[in-house]
Amino acid sequence: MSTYVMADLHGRFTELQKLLKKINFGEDDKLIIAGDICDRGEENYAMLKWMESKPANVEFVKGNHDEDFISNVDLLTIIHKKNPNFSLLECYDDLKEMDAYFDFYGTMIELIDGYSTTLEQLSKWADIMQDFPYLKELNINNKNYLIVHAGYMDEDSLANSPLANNSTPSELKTMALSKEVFYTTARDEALIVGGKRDTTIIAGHTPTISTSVFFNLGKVFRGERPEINSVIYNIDCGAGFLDETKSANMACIRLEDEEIFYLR
Ligand SMILES: [Mn+2]
Repeated sequence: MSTYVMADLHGRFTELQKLLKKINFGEDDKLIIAGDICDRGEENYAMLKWMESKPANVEFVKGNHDEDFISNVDLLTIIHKKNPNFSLLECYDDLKEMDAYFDFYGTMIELIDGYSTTLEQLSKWADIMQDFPYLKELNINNKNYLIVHAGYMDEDSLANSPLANNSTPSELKTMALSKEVFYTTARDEALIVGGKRDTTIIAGHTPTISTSVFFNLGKVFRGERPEINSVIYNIDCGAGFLDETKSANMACIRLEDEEIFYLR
């Protein structure tokens, strides 16, 4: 029995299935997906149907794109309540006119226009995502692991961190004050000031193909904060960009031996 972690699938359903086949993912194994199952890729419908089917041995952790999905559905629900005679497409058009960030990646329109998805179905998916935890902690072979979408920082450290002081830009300050925001959106700070004592963090969110402290040419990044005996793996190798960037990849880590597997 093995425990695998993946992150940032971003609507790449076919590639997810390929990678699961490659690792011989079986009934006795467990897979944890560390957030962001939708957006960017083109198979969001298949991904969401798969999530809804509650696949055996698969657990999910909440990412910022999962939260975006929930808030997009919330907005659609509000507009639909106000205008019960509107079709879902008309509600969508209304929102899109009001807010440039509504459905920024085109996932909602793909689902509504391409798959005739109903508001009831969208709400069902959003409800399932709402119940995703922000963190998952495991102990494997006497080693502590923490699975989170973007990064982890203890609440005490958050309050006392350089992020919370007065010279910090307001965006980072908000992040420092809300642990959920840190868990889902931290970038370089996940490595620089994040971590957990005596724990290995498995996270994603910042693709290792983009300019950041995690840059590693599309390979999994491993970093350390020796002062707290914490390790962080960033396993987001840019699956969202598979068709535009050669170095982009989809990765999977097996916790029992920390071996890493790639789609390509
Ligand atoms: Mn993300």
